[in-house]
Amino acid sequence: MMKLYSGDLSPYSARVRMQIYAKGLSEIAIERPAHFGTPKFRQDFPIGRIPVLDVDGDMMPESEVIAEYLEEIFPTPSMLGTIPRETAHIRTIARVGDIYILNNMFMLSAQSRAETRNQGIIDLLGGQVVRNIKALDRMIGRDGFACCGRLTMADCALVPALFMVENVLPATGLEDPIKKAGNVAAYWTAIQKTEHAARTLVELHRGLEERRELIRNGTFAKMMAKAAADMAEAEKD
Ligand SMILES: N[C@@H](CCC(=O)N[C@@H](CS)C(=O)NCC(=O)O)C(=O)O
Repeated sequence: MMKLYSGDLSPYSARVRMQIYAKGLSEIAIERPAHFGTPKFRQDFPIGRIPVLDVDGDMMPESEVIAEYLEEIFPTPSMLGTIPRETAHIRTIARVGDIYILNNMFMLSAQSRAETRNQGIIDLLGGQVVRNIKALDRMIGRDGFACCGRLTMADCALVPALFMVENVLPATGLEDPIKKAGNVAAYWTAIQKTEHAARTLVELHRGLEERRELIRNGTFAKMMAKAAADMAEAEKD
């Protein structure tokens, strides 16, 4: 049986979960990994990040790689194009979601905790997010889907990325750029009402609420300090 190691608030994991839901792959179990964030996890998985797809003990990291693998193993229903040019366009939009928006948002997310803010980091990464939402505004479909008039891998990449922009960017002091990008805003309103995006967003919001509670009650800072100390100890020699 295949397993996806995942976490509610992990946007990269959410990308793969949304694809699994859309393809109806009930045979893939979705679990939170034991030891996540510990030296043991990094020992077992060199990149040390989720998602990881466990295929009978063969561990595969990286959301985009997993997404492409699942398309090859389970080709129907297809979330790629009907012709190569369509597939190339779907992958382009997915890369805008992953590389140009989500990677910057993910690096920026630690800046949402006011006491550790670094304005230079916010200006650099936040500036990239704003620029890339404007680029997306010129590329995105006008019919409620990222492209091709149906749910594709591009939507799976964009939904978690736009969730992060809407819910995390304002906490760094920057305005949500989706509001000023009419086509992205219309897409965002529409896609949230679709079944698989809605399910994925419930999980992301649940994860965000849990994280906010851990931050409020001081547990998150303690967890981060312990993880950093354990990691430094493990990497001593
Ligand atoms: N490029 C990776 C990024 C994965 C990633 O950064 N995952 C985060 C959770 S959303 C993580 O595991 N972070 C742990 C860490 O940074 O140590 C992918 O697409 O899967």
